[in-house]
Amino acid sequence: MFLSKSFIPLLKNYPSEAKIKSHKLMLRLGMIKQSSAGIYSWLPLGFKVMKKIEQIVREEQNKIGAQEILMPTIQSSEIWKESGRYEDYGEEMLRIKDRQNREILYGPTNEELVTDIFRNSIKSYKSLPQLLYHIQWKFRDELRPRFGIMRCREFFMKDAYSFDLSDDDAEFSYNKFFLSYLKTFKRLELSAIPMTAETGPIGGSLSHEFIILAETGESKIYTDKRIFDVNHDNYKLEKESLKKLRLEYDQFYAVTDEKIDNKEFNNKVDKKNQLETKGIEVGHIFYFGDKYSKPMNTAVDKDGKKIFVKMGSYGIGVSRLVGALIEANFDEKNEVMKWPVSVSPFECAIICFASKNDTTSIEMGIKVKNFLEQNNIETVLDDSDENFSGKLKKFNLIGIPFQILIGKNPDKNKVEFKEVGNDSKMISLEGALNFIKSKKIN
Ligand code: P5A
Repeated sequence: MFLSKSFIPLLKNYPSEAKIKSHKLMLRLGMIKQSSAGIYSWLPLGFKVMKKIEQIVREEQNKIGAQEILMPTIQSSEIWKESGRYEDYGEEMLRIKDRQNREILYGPTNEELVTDIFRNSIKSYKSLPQLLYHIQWKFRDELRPRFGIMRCREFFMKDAYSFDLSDDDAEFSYNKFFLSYLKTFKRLELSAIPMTAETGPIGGSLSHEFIILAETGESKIYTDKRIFDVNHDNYKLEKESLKKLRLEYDQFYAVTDEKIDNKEFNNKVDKKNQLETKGIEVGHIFYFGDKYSKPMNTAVDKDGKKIFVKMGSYGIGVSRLVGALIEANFDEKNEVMKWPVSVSPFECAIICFASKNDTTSIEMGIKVKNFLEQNNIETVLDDSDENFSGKLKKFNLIGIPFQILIGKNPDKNKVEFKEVGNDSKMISLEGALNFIKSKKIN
C-alpha cells in the first residue's frame, strides 16, 4: 500500500471532543468517524485492526469446539416476550415497528434467538453439548454513550451460547470459555483478569468479567495482586483440569465496585497485596441454567424424560478491544503507539525521504516494499512530500511495530530497521524480514 493512495484521513491535532487516549488517537488517525451519537463508521485503519482481532477471537472459539453461525441484527419481539425480557430490558433496547405494525428490535444480545434456533433443531440429549457463537453488531441505547467506541450504542460483539444436559456439564462448558478467553487476550498481548461479577440483565448465578487494567477504565476494581501471577498455559480442555484452573483464579479476591465488600477485601487480602485501580471490561461470561430454556420450553429427551437444557452465554467486546489495545499500548506523553504484531493494521512501514529532484529513496523503498510483500509482510510505504521528521512522528502515532527508514543516500546492502520503541540498526533486508517473521508467530 502507498500512503498517498490510502484512505487514512489523518488529523494534525487531537479533536477536542475526545477525552481518553484511545478515542483521541482513533479520531486523529482516522480509524473511525462518528456518524451520530454513539454510532461510528469504521475506516480502513480501524477496520483492519478490528477484523484481525475478530479473527483471533474466532480461532480461539473454534479451538474449544464452538461452531460459528450468524444470526441477524433484527429480532422479533415474540421470543423476548416468551422469555419475559421484553419489558425487563427497558430503554436500552431499540424497539422498531415494521410496515405490518409488528414489533421488532435491534438485538442487544441473542440469548432468546439462539434458544429459539436450538429448540427447533436439537431434540436428543445425545447432541449435547452444543457451543454456538456468532460475531455480529449489537445495539444498546446507552444512556450516556462515551469514550468513542468504548461505550457506544452500536458495537461489534462475539457472543457464544452453551447448551448442556446437567449443571456439571454446563460448568465444563463455562470453564472451556474461561480458558479460551484467557488465551484470546494473551494472543492480543493483554493481561486480562477474570473477576467475579454481577449478572445484570443477562441473569444467572455465576459470572466473570474479564478486565484489563487501564487508568481510563470505567470499572473500579479491587483485587489481590497475586492473581497476575497465575499461569494458564498448562491446562487441558478436560473437566478436572479446567476445574483446577478456575480454582487457581477464584482463590484470589478480584471484584468490581458492583460487588466490593470492604470487610471481606481486608479479611481476605493483606495490605501489601491489595490493588485498587481501574479497568476496562473486555469480556463477560454467564451461567444461568434454565433461565431461558424453561420459559421458552427448550428441552431434550433423555430416557423418555424431558430435561430443560442448561445454558450459559459468553461475550467479548470485539470493537471495544480496539480501544482497549490503544489504552494499553499508547504512550501519550511521547506520542508513541505500538500495536501487537498480530493485529497491527500493517506489519512494516517503509518511510522514504522524498524529493522532486531525487527519487533514489522512493525507488529503493518500492524495491523493499515488493520484497516484503512477496514474503507476505503487509507494508505501507510513505511516498508523501512531508519532511522526514514529520513522517517519523506520524508513524510513531500510527503504531506499526516495524519501520524501515530510507534516507537520501540509501545503502545498497543494508536497511535502517527499527522496532518501534527501540533504536534503529543497519541490517540486511533478509535480516529485517526474518526478524519480522519471528515476531509474527502468535
Ligand atoms: C454475553 C454474550 C452479554 O451481552 N450476552 C451474550 C452476554 N454480556 S455483556 O457483558 O453485556 O456484553 C459483552 C461484552 O460486550 C462489550 N460491550 C460493549 N462494547 C462497546 N459498547 C458498549 N455499549 C458495550 N456493551 C457491552 C463488553 O466488552 C462486554 O464485556
